[in-house]
Order: sequence, then structure tokens, then C-alpha cells
Amino acid sequence: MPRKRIEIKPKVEYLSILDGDGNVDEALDPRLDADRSLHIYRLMVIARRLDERCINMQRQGRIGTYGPCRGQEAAHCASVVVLEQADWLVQAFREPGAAYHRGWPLETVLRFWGGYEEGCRPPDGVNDLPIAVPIASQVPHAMGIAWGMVTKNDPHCVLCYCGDGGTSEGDFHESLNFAGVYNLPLITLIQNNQWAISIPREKQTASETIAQKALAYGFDGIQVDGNDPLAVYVATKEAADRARSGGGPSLIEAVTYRLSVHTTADDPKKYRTDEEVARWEKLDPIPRYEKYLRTRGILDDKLVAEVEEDALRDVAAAVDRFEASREVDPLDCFKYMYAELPPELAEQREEFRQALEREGYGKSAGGH
Ligand SMILES: Cc1ncc(C[n+]2csc(CCOP(=O)(O)OP(=O)(O)O)c2C)c(N)n1
Repeated sequence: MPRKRIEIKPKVEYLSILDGDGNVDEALDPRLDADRSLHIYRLMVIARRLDERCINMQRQGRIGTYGPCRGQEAAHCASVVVLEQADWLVQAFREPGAAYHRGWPLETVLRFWGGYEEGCRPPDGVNDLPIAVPIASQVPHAMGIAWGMVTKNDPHCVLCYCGDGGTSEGDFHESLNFAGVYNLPLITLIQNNQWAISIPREKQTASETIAQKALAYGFDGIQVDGNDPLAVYVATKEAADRARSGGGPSLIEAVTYRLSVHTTADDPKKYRTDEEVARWEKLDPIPRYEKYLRTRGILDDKLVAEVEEDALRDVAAAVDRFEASREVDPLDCFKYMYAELPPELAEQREEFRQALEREGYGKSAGGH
């Protein structure tokens, strides 16, 4: 009847390759080729410009509530690029650059935040789930897809995003537990942006890191500087290679910061200080990465201007297409969840249809 220590193999690596000023650790630099390096940069710039435009559009009443990704671009833009076409992406709600990389037209992202069902439709042939706002719902969905892959001997992987707040949901724990037991090809990337609306990271968990939670489920977790595209890329690439070769799941904690509002319905001044924001502004991933690319001779003033111009043009064109194609049937919101509507929803649908008819919906020019 001894009292003894059970030896486990604790391992939580921390990875950072670019420092706060954009200087690289040569030994860890993955030296991505110029095309791939620039592609990540372009994704980050497009995500930022779309983000800015969406906030303005929400303020003008042209879309609904929007959740910005400002400051977090590296976490999704540098991780999504490791996916192969047949891998699956399960988005949360702050990853427009990832969707764009996977082939989602920007106007589809606008449609989601505009409240149109069409915003949930992935382009044909793209193995992605739509944006999902229910917190941590992404993880069991991704885990289920990964389990499907194992049962079908499909040698691909699933990348799933979740927030730090999401790690306090049962969905997160149940899915990681299952993924560990069945050795699933699941990569869960936590965007630890320090706040879940007004709840700080330290009120979500007493763990020193979120990454270490993987150890309890029998696999590895790594914490990376989430504002460092190179560290995010390397950690996700290793996780994807491992998953595709039968090595099982990974948990990546990307330590980042939400520089903007939680959503357009939120006032962060009520719960965090300007000093905190200013500290993180200095670690903005875009200028850091820009400096690195310049040092490598991949980027110069001319190309920066071109990337900016292209991003603004693409976003503006997407806004035009979004606003030119808003003729949808409001009853669509009943259309996709069930093959056959349960009686109470059938009743609601009928009530809604009658209300629209009474109000003459669709009879006047422009419809709605
Ligand atoms: C299941 C569920 N509960 C509550 C909410 C309301 N809600 C929206 S965002 C949010 C905080 C999420 O924080 P985190 O997971 O850290 O992600 P972040 O928004 O910071 O990216 C909450 C509670 C929700 N969307 N879904």
C-alpha cells in the first residue's frame, strides 16, 4: 500500500520563432518559399481589411453583429495553409482569412454576418463546415469528422478552431477525450485571445497553460506565440503531418490577443485597460511578419502597396456582390436543419409565412 508518485510524461513545449520586433530565430525558421510566405501575408492583410469593412458595415446597419479578428490574423492564416484540399476545416467565428484560403468567396462571409442562410454554404468540393458561433460546438463536430476518417481509412486530418473560453465547455473536454482514446487525426487550435467577452483567461482555468490539458487526454499539447505566423505554421504543420500518418490528435494553444471589440455588440472599455491593449498592439502580427519578409528580401514597399490595393479592391468587390444579391426567401431559415420539419417548427414557419404575406413582403420593389 505505497504512497508514491505516478510518473507521467509531461511535455508542453512553447514555440516562438519571430520576436516582438520581427527578428527571426534562424535555427527555427521554416524558410517557407516566397510564394507561400507571401500568401500567408496576403491572407492576413485581406482578413484585416475585411474586418475593418465589416465593422463599418455593421455600424451602418448593412450587416448584423460581427466578431472581428483584428490582432489574431496569424493564428488562423498561418495554420490553415498546412491543410491539403481533402483535409477538413471546422471554423469558429474569427477566421475569415482561413475561409478565404479554402476558397470561400468573401461575399459568402459577408452573407453569414448579414444573416443569410447562403453564408453557411461552402463552395462545392470544399471540405469545410460553416462559421459556427455556438462556443466549442466546433470541437465535437471536428472530432466526429476525424472519427469518420478513421473508420473509412481516410488518411487526412481535421483542423478546428476554438477560443480560450470554449475550453471551459464540456464539448471541448468530451471531444478531446474521445480523440485521445481513438487516436483521431484531429488538430484543435485554441485561439487564446485572453478574453471571452469580459471574462479573462485566468477565470477560465487555473491551469498554467491551455496546451497542458492535452496531457490529461493522452496526447501532446504545444503553446505557441499566436502572433508569430512562423511558430503557428510550424506547430500546425507538425500536427498535421502527425495526424495524417496515424500519430493522433494535437492541441495547439496560440497565445494571441483580440485587439478590437469582442463583437460589435460589446464595449471592452468596461472590462480591460487601454494599457493592456497598447502592450499587445506592439505585438501586432502583421508588421512583425512584414519586417521578417522584408529582411528576407521577399517584400518591399512596392509589393506592400500592391497587396494593400488588391485587398481593398477584393473586399470592395465582395461588398458590391453581397449587396447586389440579397434577394433571398426569409423562410429559408427553416429550410436546412431538418429534412422534415418537427410540428412546432412547421407551425412557426406557417405563422411567419402568414405574417410576411400580411405585411406584403416581396410585393413592393426591392422586396425587403
Ligand atoms: C454555447 C454558447 N454559449 C454562450 C455563447 C455566447 N458567447 C458568444 S462569444 C462568447 C465568448 C467566447 O469566448 P472564447 O471562446 O474565448 O472566444 P472569443 O470570442 O474570445 O474568440 C460567448 C460566451 C455562445 N455563442 N455559445
